[in-house]
Amino acid sequence: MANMVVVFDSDVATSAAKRSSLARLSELVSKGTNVKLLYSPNSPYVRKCLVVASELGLRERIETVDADANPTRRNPEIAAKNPLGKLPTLIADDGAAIYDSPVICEYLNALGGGTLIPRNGPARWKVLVEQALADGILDAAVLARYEAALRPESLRWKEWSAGQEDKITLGLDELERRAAGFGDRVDLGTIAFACMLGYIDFRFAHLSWRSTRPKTAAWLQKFSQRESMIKAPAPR
Ligand SMILES: N[C@@H](CCC(=O)N[C@@H](CS)C(=O)NCC(=O)O)C(=O)O
Repeated sequence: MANMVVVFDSDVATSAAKRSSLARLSELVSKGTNVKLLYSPNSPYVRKCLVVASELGLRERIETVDADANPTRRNPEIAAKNPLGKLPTLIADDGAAIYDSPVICEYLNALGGGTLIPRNGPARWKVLVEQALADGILDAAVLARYEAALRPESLRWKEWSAGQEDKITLGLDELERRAAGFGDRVDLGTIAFACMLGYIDFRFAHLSWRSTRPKTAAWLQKFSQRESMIKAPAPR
């Protein structure tokens, strides 16, 4: 089979609609207008957005609004903006809603000068895959948490929970293989990993992930000292 070369320019690929809404948000931010972030201090996806905003110098422009998201009880305040009823959801002052967390991070990155996500080439895909890995571990963790905390005991499915926990374990093993190469990198990939680990410490301490993953542990210890991480503390 012949090799195929795909040339992709993210600027050309940006749709007119996205450009105009980006221009609108950019205008708001340059005017100093606040945007609202529907928020929970326990959400690791929210934390990722806040750390990204901080690193880009945009944190003061984001007003956080407490909202309680629940997979079975719709919160009408969130659902009015985001039919998925999930946090985080960002609301511009004209009412436009932006979700989910990867899209919010892309938005903030574009507004803040684009330093946290490489614009193109292998470095871009690497960072985006790292975010997907961190978010995927979180998706498994949040589902397992809902199963244990929300689902009535008689309906719980052990194998399903074990399957989610396996994704967490294998995902953390992959992170350990990558961590030695992180050096001083501060980008969407490393931010996503750090916020994910904060949630694993919060809800899955019993996994004792540090005991078999020394490189990740050493890297997180240093990364957690960043002002952006301290200003958006891990849930506890
Ligand atoms: N892919 C979404 C996941 C967001 C998510 O699952 N958030 C949780 C809170 S940590 C939520 O809103 N759960 C409510 C629900 O599942 O309906 C993102 O990256 O923003």
